[in-house]
Parts: sequence; C-alpha cells; structure tokens
Amino acid sequence: VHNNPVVTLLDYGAGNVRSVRNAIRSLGFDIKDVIFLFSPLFSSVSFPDFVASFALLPNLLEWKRKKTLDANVCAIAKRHSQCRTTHFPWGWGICCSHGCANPKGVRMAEALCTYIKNDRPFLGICLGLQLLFESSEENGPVNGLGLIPGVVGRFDSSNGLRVPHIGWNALQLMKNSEILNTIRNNHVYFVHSYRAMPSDDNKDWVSSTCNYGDNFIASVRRGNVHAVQFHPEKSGGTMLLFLADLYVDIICINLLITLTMNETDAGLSVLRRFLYPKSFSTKVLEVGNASKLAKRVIACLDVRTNDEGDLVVTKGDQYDVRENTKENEVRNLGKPVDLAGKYYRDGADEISFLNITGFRDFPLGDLPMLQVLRYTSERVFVPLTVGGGIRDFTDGSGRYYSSLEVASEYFRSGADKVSIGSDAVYAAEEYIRSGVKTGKSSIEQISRVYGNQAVVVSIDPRRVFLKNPDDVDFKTVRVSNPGPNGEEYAWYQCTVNGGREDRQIGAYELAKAVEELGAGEIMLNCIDCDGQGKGFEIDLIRLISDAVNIPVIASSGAGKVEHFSEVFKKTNASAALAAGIFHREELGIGSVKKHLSNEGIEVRLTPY
Ligand code: 1PR
Repeated sequence: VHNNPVVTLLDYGAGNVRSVRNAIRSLGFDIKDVIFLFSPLFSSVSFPDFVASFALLPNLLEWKRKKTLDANVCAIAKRHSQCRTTHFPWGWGICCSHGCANPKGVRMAEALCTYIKNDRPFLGICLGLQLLFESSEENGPVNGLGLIPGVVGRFDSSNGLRVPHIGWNALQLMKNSEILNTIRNNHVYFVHSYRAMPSDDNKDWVSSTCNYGDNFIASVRRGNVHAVQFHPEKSGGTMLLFLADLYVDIICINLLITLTMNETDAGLSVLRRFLYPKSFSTKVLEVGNASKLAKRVIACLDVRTNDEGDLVVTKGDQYDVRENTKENEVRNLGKPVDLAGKYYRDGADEISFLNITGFRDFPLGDLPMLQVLRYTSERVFVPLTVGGGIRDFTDGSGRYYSSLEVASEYFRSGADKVSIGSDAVYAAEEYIRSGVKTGKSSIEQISRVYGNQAVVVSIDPRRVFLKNPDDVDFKTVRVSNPGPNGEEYAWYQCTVNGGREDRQIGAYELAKAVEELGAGEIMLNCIDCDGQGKGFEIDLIRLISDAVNIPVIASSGAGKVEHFSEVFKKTNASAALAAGIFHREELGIGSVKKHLSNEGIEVRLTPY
C-alpha cells in the first residue's frame, strides 16, 4: 500500500482552502488538516509532527478580519473545553492546556519563526507571504513576523488603478527559485489589494516581482522557505500527476519521468515543485517578461433545476430560459460539472455558476448546487464564482440564516467569489436613500469577513431609450445606435429576481453605491443583449467601467471573436463573459484568446 506523504495545512477558517486542499491531493499528498490557524502546534498535531512535514499557509494570517477571528477562537475554544486563547501581536492563536508539545504554550509567532529560521520546507500563499514582513497597513498598522524587511501597503488607486488587483499577470523572475522555474511567461492568478514592495533591504529574499501600477513583490525565497503573492492553486494546471501517482503505485514507474510530463503548467507546477523538490533539476533561470494584467475570458453557466428535477445548465434568450415549444421546457445545454471541466481545459480564466432561481429557493437547501461546486473544485484550478440567492433568509422552521452564512457555505464548498444580484439592489437603494452604511447588508458583511475581492455584484439592467436625458433622475448616455423612435439617449434600469421586477435605480447609481459598500468586482449583464449574439452593450459597459475603480466584467451578447476585441478596445472592462456561444460550441475559448492575442490584447494563453 502506498502511503502518501503528508502536508500540514494551516487554515485560518475564512477563505477558500478547499482549492488548496484539492490541488495538494491531486499532486499525490495527504493533508494533515488543521481546525484553526494555530491549533496544530498545540492540540491535534504535536510540534515535532508539524516541523517534520511540509507547511503550507494559504491566506494564513487574519490581519484585517480580527473580529471574525475572535469569534472563531471562541467557537473553537468552546469545542476544546480545555483550550485557552493566546493573544498574538497580529491576531489570536489558540493553545490547548493538555497534550501540547510545549506545556508552557509556545507562542505561535515564535514557533513559526523558529520553523522558518530552521529552514524547514514552507510555502506561504497570499497572506501567507505578507505575514513574513514587518507589518501591514491592512486594518492596521499591525505587526507581522518581521522575517523580511518591509511594510505591506495598499495599492495606490489615486491614479485610476483598479483595486483589488484581480486576474492574471506574468512574473519578472529576479533570482533562481526552483518552484518558479517553469513559469517563464505563463500568467499566474492574483487577487489582493495589499502588497509588499522590493527594496535594497529585502532584495536577498525577492525571487520575482509583478507589475501592477508599480513593481510589487510576487514571490520570495530563501533556502527551503518560499512564499508567493499569487495563488498557484488557482493558476491552472492539469491532473496528469494524479494519474501518474497511481501508476507509481501499481507499476513503479520512476516518479521523475511522470513528474516532468507536465512541466508547462503554471499553477500546479509551483505546488508540485515545492512538494517534490528533489525530483527536479535546478536548471538555469529562464527570465520571464513583465506583463500587463491580462484581460480575462470567463465562461458562465446559468444553472437551475428543470421540470424533471435535474440540475442543468440552461441559457436564456433575454433571460427567458424556456424553449419556444408546446412543452415550454427549460432549455438544457448540459451538465454543470462536465461543462465547467471542459471550459477549464479550453483555457477559461474563470468559471461562474449562477443559480438563477436562487432568488426564490433557499440556496442552502439546494444541495445539488453545493455538490456541483465541490466536484468542480476538485478538477478545476481557476477561480470559481457562484451567485444566486445570497441574502438573509428565514426557513420554514423559523431558523434565520444571514447572507454571510449562505456565502460561507458556498466558500466552504469551493467558491472563490460570490456574486450578489437582487440583494445588492436593495442594499444600494437603502444606502442611497439613507446615506448610511449600516454594516448589515450582504455586501458589507461578506466583504468584511472574506475581503472585497470575494464579493461580486451582478447587475441585470434593461435599456430604456429616452428622447430627452433630463426626463429621468438617473445617469444617461448618448447611445451609439438610436432607439426605435429615433431616441438618442438611454438609461439602464436595474431589475431584481432575474429581470422579473424593475427597480427605480440605474446601473450607474447601483455600481457607484455597491463599490462604496465594499463590492470588489461588477458582473455587468444587459437583458436586451442576453443570448442575442449581436455584441456587448458597449455604451453601458463604457459608462460603468469608467465610473468605478473596481474591475468590471462585461457580459451578455457575445456572438463572435470580434465582439471580445471590441469590448476590450472600446471600454475599460477587465474581463468578458459569455455563455450561449460556448455552450452551443459555436466558438471555443481558445479561438477567442487567439484572436485577442493577435489583436495585441494581452491574454493568458494556456499550454494545454
Ligand atoms: O438575484 O442574487 O438571486 O442572483 C441571481 C443571478 O442569476 C443573477 O446574477 C442574475 O444575473 C442571474 N439570472 C437570473 N435569472 C437569469 C435568467 O437568465 N433567467 N441569468 C439569470 C443571467 C446572464 C448572464 C449570461 C450572460 C451571457 N444570465 O449570466 O450568462 O448574459 O449570455 P450570452 O453570452 O449567451 O449572451 P440573485
């Protein structure tokens, strides 16, 4: 029987660690799971165990979400009746008064520093990199471990830079770091608002930088200690190694041969090289070129239960998902997990699932949707967004669920971001009316705990033509194509419940309000264009992408490759999303990317 090697995964409990776990498992490792940030040192796993194994810290340190952290500590302390909590300079740790390696209770910061100073194998991811620095300005200043000179600060958005930095960039490699040696010009996935800057003081550590507004530190390395600001578990890769590992068990093929089969994958190769360091030659550094942030191509799967009770991918024609037949059945374009896998292999930069009947069903009662996420996150290593029904909810038995609880279940099931539709409209209306941020809206609650990069607002507007822009109190545009009666202006009226109900708020006003409330990204649909294949609503997308400082995903209407280049050339959209053309196989994601690249638009080209 083959015993897989073990990775100790330190999880702080407020992020999508399922993806890291899935990626590590796919690489043939078992995981020593950790209930909470620092518990392995003191409770279930003894300190010697910990130092004997690899340590991965995905998003480890909870600098900015201290309140949640405190709540988590209390919850865990309740479960472990003999535990006591310890206050660390930058958060909370927990230690058990029984069975711990150090009966006096080693402070986690010291333990972690010792581990790293002893050059034990360590890989920090995202916040796992930031905690190595002296301090962070995020909800601070707060102290870090102080192992690397420097302060983690926010990107400067004063010159129009969109923050958070979400998407795919290539790295500028600075020195040899075996785990990055296959990256070359491949793009890797970043999602963060804070970053550390290279300086003379930390140049011994910096192994690569990335250019976004300025050159920030993308990775550090010293001996066996590595940390990356990007997410390798979300930066693509294939599952060949998993199969290879089975072969190793059965017929003892040399692991090295199979390991090198897949050396061009950007994301999983980083994890693979960290986990199997001796299997790779330390070849000469191949320096990648710094890049601009790549424009993303996103595949969207509208999901709902059909009349037979099966969860299917459907597609609307201006949001009408029923066939124009006597039976009037729900259009069925395939199975969600299969299609997501296909789009991933075709090179989609992200996959979005929209539970389009979530506004009337309780999403946590919709277990098939959660299963879809779980299965998908086992085989898809790019970001997953899920939307539909994210709101406060009281079920039939009177049990109340906050929108945060609903979102948390989605995150636990493998989502990286949640998308909020109807509830964002109500929150924006209330905010515009009162001018007060209550902190209670779904956007505020979820972004406070998971970060604003995890909160997408999906806008479903309908175009309303106007003869005179002064006829409404909402922001209007002069349209490129006049309306049926020669109208030269339009405003974009928001809707809720999948376009079934119009609201008295424009897409412009909504976008500004949700940005202020803490949304990190906007998915901008247009009911008039949905499923029409005649191109994106450029006037709307230009209006919104110029109005906000967060990334905007252009959606609805793609019908040919030129529509994608048009939207990127004429607007400031960061990503373009399509559904129907991909589902009907009229266009492949690869051909869209190739076209964009030929047009001089930076995209992430996948090697598989
Ligand atoms: O209101 O928080 O429960 O969220 C519901 C979510 O479901 C919203 O994001 C809303 O956009 C979506 N939704 C609701 N009803 C429909 C429907 O189609 N009947 N789908 C629906 C919206 C629009 C896009 C579509 C693009 C691209 N789908 O996601 O994929 O228009 O399509 P195309 O390339 O074929 O033109 P809540």
